[in-house]
Amino acid sequence: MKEIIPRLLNVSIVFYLLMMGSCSKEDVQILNPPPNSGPTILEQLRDNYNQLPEQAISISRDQRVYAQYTGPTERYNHRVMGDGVEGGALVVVVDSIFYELTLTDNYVFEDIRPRLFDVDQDGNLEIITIRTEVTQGAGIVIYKVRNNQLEEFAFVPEIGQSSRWLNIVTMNDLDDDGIIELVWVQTPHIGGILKIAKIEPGELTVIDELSQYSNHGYGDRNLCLSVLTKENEEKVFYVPVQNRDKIAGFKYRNNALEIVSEINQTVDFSKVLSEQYDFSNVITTEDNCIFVE
Ligand SMILES: [Ca+2]
Ligand SMILES: [Ca+2]
Repeated sequence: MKEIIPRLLNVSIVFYLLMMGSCSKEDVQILNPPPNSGPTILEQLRDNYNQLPEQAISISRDQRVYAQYTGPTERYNHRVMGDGVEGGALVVVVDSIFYELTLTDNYVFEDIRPRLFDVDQDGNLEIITIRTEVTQGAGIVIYKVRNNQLEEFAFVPEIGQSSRWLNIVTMNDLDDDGIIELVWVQTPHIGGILKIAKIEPGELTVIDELSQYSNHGYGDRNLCLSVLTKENEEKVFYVPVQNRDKIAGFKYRNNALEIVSEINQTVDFSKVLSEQYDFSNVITTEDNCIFVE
């Protein structure tokens, strides 16, 4: 009987018998851990990198893509999100492969965490960041994993003046022409200008803009003051007006922004906009509502 037992059991169980001298059903399960044991991607991002104070990590719905800012730095003293600590580097993980990019000293990521969206509709998520040049203010840079590294795919040039910031509103094919649009508010604290561009490789060209809108309160860590919905088969996005007493709804069609509704409601800029009004048919994409208490 002693010679038969090892042939009936797998190697792990034999090892366990040698180590422990006994075997039960529950004990055998301990000996067969899941194949992906060891540090998870999240644990590696938290433990092996110097995180920003917010410790915010973006994760795709299918959990194939992760992104976070690292390399906290105080070399740009703007404090648009409360503290003077911004990102000096970016880490992206795709299918367990880590990609790292460190900015030169004249840049910071003036942001909380990168956004994930398939902006060129090739089936792979791109990484959308707010990147600031210390003398030129904020711009938007979209990175793509290509040739085994993070490459710049498209960008919105910096505003042109230090201590000038912008915040992203939405990314989607707003006019259903097959090309993804990018919408943002430039200088949301001082007469915010709502801008829209089609996302194509290289420098993005502003197609239309409207002023006196805002999607950020100075010093807040709430970047989620916009909502995208689908109404009667058309995309409508909502942004508060500059003085915060209304929410404006916009469509984008025929290469122009069009105000389609105004909701008379005061907006609390410390709270996510979708929780402040009963919007219908909200479109949620990857986890791009960026809010930290
Ligand atoms: Ca893509
Ligand atoms: Ca489009």
